[in-house]
Amino acid sequence: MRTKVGIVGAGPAGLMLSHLLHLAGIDSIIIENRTRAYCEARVRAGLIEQWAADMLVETGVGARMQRESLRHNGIHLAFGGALHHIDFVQLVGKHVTIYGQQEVVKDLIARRLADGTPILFDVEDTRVEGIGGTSPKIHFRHDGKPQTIDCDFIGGCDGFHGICRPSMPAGVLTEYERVYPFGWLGILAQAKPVSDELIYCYHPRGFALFSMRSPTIVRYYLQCAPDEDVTQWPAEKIWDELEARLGGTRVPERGPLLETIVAPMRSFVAEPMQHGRLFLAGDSAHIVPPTGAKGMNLAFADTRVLARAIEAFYRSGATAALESYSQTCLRRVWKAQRFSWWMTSLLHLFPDATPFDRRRQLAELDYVASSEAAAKSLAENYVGLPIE
Ligand code: RFL
Ligand code: PHB
Repeated sequence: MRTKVGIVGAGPAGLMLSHLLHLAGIDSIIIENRTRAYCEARVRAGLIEQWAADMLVETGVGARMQRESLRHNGIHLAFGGALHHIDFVQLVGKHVTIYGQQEVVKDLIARRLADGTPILFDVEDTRVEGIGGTSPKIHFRHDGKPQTIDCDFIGGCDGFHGICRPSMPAGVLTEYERVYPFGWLGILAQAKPVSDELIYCYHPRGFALFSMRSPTIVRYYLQCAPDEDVTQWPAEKIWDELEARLGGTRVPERGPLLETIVAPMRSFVAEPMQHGRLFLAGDSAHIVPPTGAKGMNLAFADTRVLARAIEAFYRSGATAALESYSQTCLRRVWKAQRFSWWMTSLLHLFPDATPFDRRRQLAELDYVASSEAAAKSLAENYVGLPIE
């Protein structure tokens, strides 16, 4: 097989990269080690920054999102027994969109296939070769047979546990990491959302987040141990704990649980995001704790920068944008890291927190809720910083 850009991974990063390249007249092939059904059912992110939702619409894959998504003009912070509204529209003139990541993935897969881009699902033993030269290769097995893609560039869009980042030669990468001493227990349930906007709760029992996917499906999270055993959490206990952490500000409607997960929390950045003809995008290069709702949005931002750089190369042979890809992305990535770390530090109960730390957290929450300058800073980051 021969293509211009070989893409490893059919998550938001790989699919969006292929989509943007196609619009620029550049062909690609995507390989994915899971089945299509698995990719389309994986419940993850739910919040899309305004520029990213605009990009989905402007590039022709946003029609269903426009019909089915929810527009949110702000969020609530719950602490000290009261709700405090942060109004993004009033503060920075922008909003965010609630639309499940797996819906974005379904829309992008349908569009890639309709455009004739090959997506090979269920591949095995993926390996990249020759990334230091001008004709790299991707080797893998598909339907039990060995296959090779010859390409000009490789998009390493295979997530945190993928093979692309570890394929960089020893000594190329510097990795920055922080692992948090807690995780999130997440549920998807059939119930009416407790609020028409998200509620981020600071509570002596730990953090809780009240999100949603539709007017009848909720997505709620509880701070838990990083290795929490979900079998210790029967439905009633989950609902009781969610209700407790709302601190009397609201009472959530209860309903059947559709899914329960435990997600660990980490901050991670690998620098640089490129080596030779291999370019990392999305979770393969960086992970944020979900408190800032930035992961999928960062993946989209990387692919926009990368698609433009590859387009410039094929149009005129220009390599400047390719060479500065990592630098361009990382400026924004580190700001999203800072914001995600800040939201996480502000809202969670840290096991080693002293009474001083707890009073300081409460003072900071009070500052955000009562100072327009502080609220504006949260809003500006939450709706998405400008790209490039
Ligand atoms: P993905 O989605 O992990 O996709 C990588 C794909 O690569 C495949 N793959 C391989 N394919 C071929 N060969 C190999 N050797 C391969 N190895 C792996 C994988 O099967 C997979 O299909 O990475 P991508 O595309 O970079 O997208 C990143 C996002 O998925 C991620 O950042 C977000 O889900 C993070 N996230 C959130 N992001 C937001 O923007 N807003 C949110 O509200 C939000 N909430 C969340 C989140 C992530 C969460 N969890 C579960 C980690 C909430 C949670 C609980
Ligand atoms: C979600 O709806 O899954 C979600 C929303 C906001 C976050 C994290 C997750 O900060």
